[in-house]
Formats: sequence, C-alpha cells, structure tokens
Amino acid sequence: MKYVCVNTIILSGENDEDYVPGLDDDRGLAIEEARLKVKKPPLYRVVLLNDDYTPMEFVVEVLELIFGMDRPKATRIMLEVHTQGKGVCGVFSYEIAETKVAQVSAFSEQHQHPLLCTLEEL
Ligand code: TYC
Repeated sequence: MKYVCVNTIILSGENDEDYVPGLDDDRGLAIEEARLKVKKPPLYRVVLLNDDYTPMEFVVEVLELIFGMDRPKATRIMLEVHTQGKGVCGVFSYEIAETKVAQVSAFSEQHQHPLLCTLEEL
C-alpha cells in the first residue's frame, strides 16, 4: 500500500518573518487553503485471533515481547482472545501496525504455532 503526504503546508511569499496574521496580503489565502487540506493519518488496530492449537503461555509471551505489555495485561488480553475469538493488542500508524503483525507472524512460524494477527483500520 502506498501513501502520499497531504500535510505539507507551502506558504507563498519571500520572507516568513514578515508575516503578520490577519494582514490582507495573498499569504493568508495560502495558509487557509493549506489548513483545509490537513488530514490526520489513519490509525490501525492490531488484532490477535484465537485458534485451538497455540499454547496460552506462548500468546502471553508474544503480547509481552512485541506489544510491551506486563504479565497481568498480557494474560487478560490472551484470555479475551481465547473467549471472544479476537482481541486488540494496540492501535498504531500503518507502518508500526504492519511491523507488529510481521513480528507476530515470524515469531509464531519460528515456533511452529498457527497464531494469526491482522490489521483493522479504525
Ligand atoms: N485457544 C488457545 C488454547 O486454548 C489459546 C489462544 C489464545 C490461542 C489466544 C490464540 O490468540 C490466541 N490453547
């Protein structure tokens, strides 16, 4: 997936230090146009899915190692996934969320567990 930055504000004019807010020059228009184009970047939930084979202790370890949770929180999220079918490990920018998913997949494959993790846009 590819993203294009739309947050760049380009101001017209020679010297930014001369700018006086509210003064009627053409720079106020440039600022207003730029402000209307600013969009917050999308956020993504990293979601862990239940399965019948991955050991509970391994899932707790994943949540501690990859998501920085302490043992009580990791245990709570693991049990939520186990009982509800899925659970949220955290909310991140696209790049961070993708990296977390890749780390969970690689770690699970290394240990030959079928643990699955996906992304959901907020
Ligand atoms: N259901 C698994 C078991 O009973 C435990 C488990 C929990 C697996 C969470 C995956 O994301 C998961 N061993």
